[in-house]
This record gives sequence, C-alpha cells and structure tokens, in this order.
Amino acid sequence: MNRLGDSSCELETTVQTTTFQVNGMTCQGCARGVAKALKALPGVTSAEVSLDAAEATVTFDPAHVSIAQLKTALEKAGYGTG
Ligand SMILES: [Cu+2]
Repeated sequence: MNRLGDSSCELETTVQTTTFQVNGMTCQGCARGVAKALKALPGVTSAEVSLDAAEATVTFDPAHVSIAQLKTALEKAGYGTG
C-alpha cells in the first residue's frame, strides 16, 4: 500500500503537527540547519524552528515519517531532542 504514489501522495494525505524540544542550538545557523534536516525527510511539509524556545514545530505525513524518525534525523545532525 505504501508503494502507491510514494513521492507525490496527493490522495488521502493525513497531516499531523508536532512540537518537540531541540537541544544544542546556539545560533540562527543551527536553527536553519535543524529546519533543513527536518525538511529533508520524506513526508515533512514544514518545519519551523525556534531558537529561543529550543523547539521545532513540524508538519508531516505520518504515513511517510514518524516522530521517532524526525528525532533520529536531528540526533544524526548533532542535536538533542526531548
Ligand atoms: Cu549555530
């Protein structure tokens, strides 16, 4: 089932938004890097990162990517997640 329209799922797209903590960002460059790492994942439609709040708010399609995968991507990029 997941093979159908893998790269452009326009049918029955379910979108979920989550906010989680991102530790280790020290400047706007870090925040941009975090947003970029999140947006690089399949299924992520938007990622907003707040340096002040140390948070990322991600809109994604849970059929393509899980919250655990979002966090793993950030950990690989060198940031901690809460
Ligand atoms: Cu930085």
